[in-house]
Amino acid sequence: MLRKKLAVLLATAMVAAVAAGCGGADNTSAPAADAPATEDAAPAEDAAPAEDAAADDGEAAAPAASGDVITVGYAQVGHESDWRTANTQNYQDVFCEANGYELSLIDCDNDNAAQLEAVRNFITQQLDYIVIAPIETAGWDTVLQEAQDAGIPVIIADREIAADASMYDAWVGTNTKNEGITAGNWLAEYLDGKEAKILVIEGSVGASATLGRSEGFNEVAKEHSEWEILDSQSGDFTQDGGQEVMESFIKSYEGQFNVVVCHNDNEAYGAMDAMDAAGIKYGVDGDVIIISFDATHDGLQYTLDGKINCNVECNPIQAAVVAEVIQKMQNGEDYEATTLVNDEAFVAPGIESQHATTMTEEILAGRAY
Ligand code: GZL
Ligand code: ZN
Repeated sequence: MLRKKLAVLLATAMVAAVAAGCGGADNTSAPAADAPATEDAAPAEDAAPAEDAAADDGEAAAPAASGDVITVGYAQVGHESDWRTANTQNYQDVFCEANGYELSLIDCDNDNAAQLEAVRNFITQQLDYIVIAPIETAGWDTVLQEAQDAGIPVIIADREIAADASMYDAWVGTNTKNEGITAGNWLAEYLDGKEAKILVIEGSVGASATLGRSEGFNEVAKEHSEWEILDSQSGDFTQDGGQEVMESFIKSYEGQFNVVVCHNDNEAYGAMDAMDAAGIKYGVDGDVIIISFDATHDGLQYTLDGKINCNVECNPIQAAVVAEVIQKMQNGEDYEATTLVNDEAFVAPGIESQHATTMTEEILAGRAY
């Protein structure tokens, strides 16, 4: 019987990640900011655990010898964003052979049916643990019941699901509603009573990150009668999606808006491309304020460059926290049912804020992703 502790643990995942990495893979590199959104090949099943240096030098006892390799299935959202790439790399770094794991990471390509199928395959394979980053919040009860009937613990990671907490064993992620509130509070401080005509490029429809950021930002917007949200559309967390939505917004609202809220950095890159093409100036020296989420490496580079005014972090480095929960489950120890991974916010140089840290080269150099 798994022994759940109902305490909420706040994890500074950056530290935990350093402790548990297998070394080798460098998960701090990010694609060049102007790199086109890469549409990878069809989702590949990555059953083979990542190659690992430590195992080569005999440092870690070959798990096969001790026979206690822990098999983990990770039903990953997809490969839609730099955030997702960093999250996938982090899981491959932590759940590697030298740490005693065999990871089956399935990239579900933002496809709900594929994600349910991936989880059902994990059940059929009778893996030791199942981790799910749910594409959508809805539709999980049946398959979670099947996992419970099979006696396989399930950890929900990154995003949230609309299912009773008794249907899964632990949750590790971020508070995206707070991220939305932080963005709103920063905008109110920055505008200081001036009016805002706001366009929102939302994340994937039905994703808890989209729902949370919208809920939090709208809660603050409600307090400001001088603000108006002109329109909001989903850019599906991709650069292409951000560009397409921004192009349609420009057709409808050119000259009427002064704030664009992008639910992640890749959408912001697309929005900037569209505004560049239309000759619209944005950022600290422009006519349009850009707020973004994720604070990935390139998103923070744009923030440092003053192109993005405010970037609210959502930390993808979560695998070590999930591994800690699994180790406690494995050892029959108490573990946290809910672990929130810490986030913060960053603003462009020249902006002082009580809600965010002003970006510097040093901050960018010190980032893990
Ligand atoms: C947030 C995560 C979101 C990121 C996007 O927790 O689920 O999904 O904000 C990613 O970049 O696509
Ligand atoms: Zn106000």
